[in-house]
Parts: sequence; structure tokens; C-alpha cells
Amino acid sequence: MSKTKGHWFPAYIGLGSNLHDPARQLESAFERLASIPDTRLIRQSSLYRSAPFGGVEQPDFVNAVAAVLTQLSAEQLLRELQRIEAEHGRERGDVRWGPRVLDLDLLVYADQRMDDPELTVPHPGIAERNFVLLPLQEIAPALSVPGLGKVMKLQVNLDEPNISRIG
Ligand code: A4P
Ligand code: MG
Repeated sequence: MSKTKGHWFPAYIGLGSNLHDPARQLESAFERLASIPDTRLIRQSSLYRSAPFGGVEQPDFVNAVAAVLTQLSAEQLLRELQRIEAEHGRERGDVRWGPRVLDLDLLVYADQRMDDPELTVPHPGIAERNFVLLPLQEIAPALSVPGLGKVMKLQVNLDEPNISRIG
């Protein structure tokens, strides 16, 4: 798809890591997000430590959310995110929901709704995962997520309470 020249689209990215000094992985990922072509890093949330979700026994995660403005399409932005994951030593074919050096999920791209295995936006985990919802509420409470509504009105999931802000 060609570049959507001239328009700046808001997008939100979820960051997660539970290997090799996760907080440092996230700091480095934020720096790389700021260097994606035709893209500006607008806000970054605090870092949150959270117990692993998904039933795989593994170290705790550090999670955060970034807000960007981009001239790239959602597909182009996802390719850039996958490039950054690969640079951080992320290996495709890791166990689903298993440990990872860096996971970058495209949470929301403008008002786009798309249900493709290669790219589903809004990301289906937003409402169920406190490690996405809390940092998103911190940096974008007024954001309206297509199909879900305002971020500040989404309820924190009480079955998954093990999360704390670490800085
Ligand atoms: N894909 C489709 N839509 C998107 C999107 N919106 N953003 C496709 C990013 N990728 C998207 O991704 C698999 C495929 O999803 C890609 O080919 C892409 O085209 P992946 O990152 O290789 O696979 P994955 O991360 O192992 O799977 P998934 O389903 O993304 O895992 P999750 O759901 O991200 O789970 N617990 C805590 N506390 N914190 C975490 O961050 N993360 C996971 C990973 C498990 N438990 C966790 C955490
Ligand atoms: Mg992922």
C-alpha cells in the first residue's frame, strides 16, 4: 500500500517484555519508535509490572503504551513494529503467549476497524488486559476506541489484578 501522504493519523502501540532486562528493552523500544520514518512519538506511558496473562509459567512482564502520529498506513506501521521487534532479538515462532524480549502490538490506528489475522485493529485484547488498559488510560483517557468507546469508561478487569506502576 502506498503512503498516505500529507495526513497524520493517531495510533497507539502496546509494548511488552519479560526477558533480558524488560525495562531497558522498553526504554530502547520507545527510542526506536521515535525514529520510525514519517512518524512522531507523542506520548509514552509509565512502565507497569504485571503478572503473566495466558496461563504460561514465565517471568513477570513490563508493559507500557505509546502514542504516535504517523503518515504511514496501518500495514506499514505494523511492518516497522515487527522490524523493531526483530532488532531486539525477538524470534518468530516463539511459544504463543510465551516469554519474549519485545512485543509491539498495534492497539488502535485512527478510526480503522479491520479483522484480518495479519492485522486486527483495534487489538482484541484492549478491554480485557489491564496491562494495556491502565497505561492507555494514563496517556489517552479521552480516546474513543472504535467499537469499544471511551478509554476512561472501560472497566479494569478485576480477575487480573496483579499490576503495579514502576516508573
Ligand atoms: N497481528 C494481528 N493484529 C495485530 C496487531 N494489531 N498488532 C498479527 C500486532 N500484530 C498483529 O503476533 C502474531 C501475529 O499477529 C503477527 O503475525 C501479526 O501479523 P506475534 O507478536 O508474533 O505473536 P504473539 O505476540 O505470540 O501473539 P499475540 O497473540 O500477539 O500474543 P499477545 O496476545 O500479545 O500475548 N502478560 C502480560 N502481563 N503482559 C504481556 O505483555 N503478552 C503476552 C503475549 C502474553 N501474556 C502477557 C503479555
Ligand atoms: Mg504480539
